[in-house]
Amino acid sequence: MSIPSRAWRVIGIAVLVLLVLATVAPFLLPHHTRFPLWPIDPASEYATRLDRVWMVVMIVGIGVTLLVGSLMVYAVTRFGTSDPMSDEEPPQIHGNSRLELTWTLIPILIVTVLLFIAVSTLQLNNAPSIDTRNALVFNIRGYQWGWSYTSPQLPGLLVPSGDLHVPVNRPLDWRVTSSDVVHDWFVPALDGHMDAYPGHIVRIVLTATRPGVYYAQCSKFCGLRHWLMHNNVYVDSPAAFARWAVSKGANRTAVTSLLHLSTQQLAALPAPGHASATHPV
Ligand SMILES: [Cu+2]
Repeated sequence: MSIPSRAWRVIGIAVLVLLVLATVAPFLLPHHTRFPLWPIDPASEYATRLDRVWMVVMIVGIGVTLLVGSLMVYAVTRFGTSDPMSDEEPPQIHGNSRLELTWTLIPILIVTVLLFIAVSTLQLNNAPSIDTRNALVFNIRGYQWGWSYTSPQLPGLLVPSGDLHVPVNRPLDWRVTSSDVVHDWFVPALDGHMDAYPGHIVRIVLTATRPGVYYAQCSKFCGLRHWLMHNNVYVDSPAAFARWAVSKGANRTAVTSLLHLSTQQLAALPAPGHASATHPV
């Protein structure tokens, strides 16, 4: 039983519509609260630059997909035959230099522009204009299966696993390493992928500019319980960050002088040894 050409046409159009919907749908859905690894909801300048590249690549990709898909559907519906036994061929064309040059040069041009955008973004992100003298340093260590956090500027602070808190609008100097195998520290809203190698320190300097809770996920398959290596990064007000740091053992004097807290804010800090159960933002 042969399927009539009209049915093929309907199937072709339906497939095209589904492809377009599948491409557009993610843009209509809510951001990272429902899709924690949603890549285009930046909360730092670093991530904003990366997301711009992502958007450009997506838009170019969607354009190329639509163009090629439409031409395919057009060719099938315009030149196809409903007779499966037909030997008839469309006109065969050879040696059209202008056409061949066009379909060679346009992709080269597109890829060159994308390369330029990607490389210049990498350079900007790797040579940030942030003043690192004022940065808050965190040592972030991956292990099978979790992340631990300490800070040389906050003596006593030790978070063996779980969530990390950082102050908003304060330069952060993250130094990422690993105790065992290769992991990857990845907070889509704040940074790019940062591989964590045993014996090496990978450094990233950024400033979180929007308070909130941001999902972090190890993005290197590091063993059977790799899926356990997810947590949150809380971007807090300085006072809320100070409360968290003190509740995790950080020296009160170091915290208050580092964050330039007022007397009232200092008084609101928990007593030594008090563990805060809340995550104020
Ligand atoms: Cu992992």
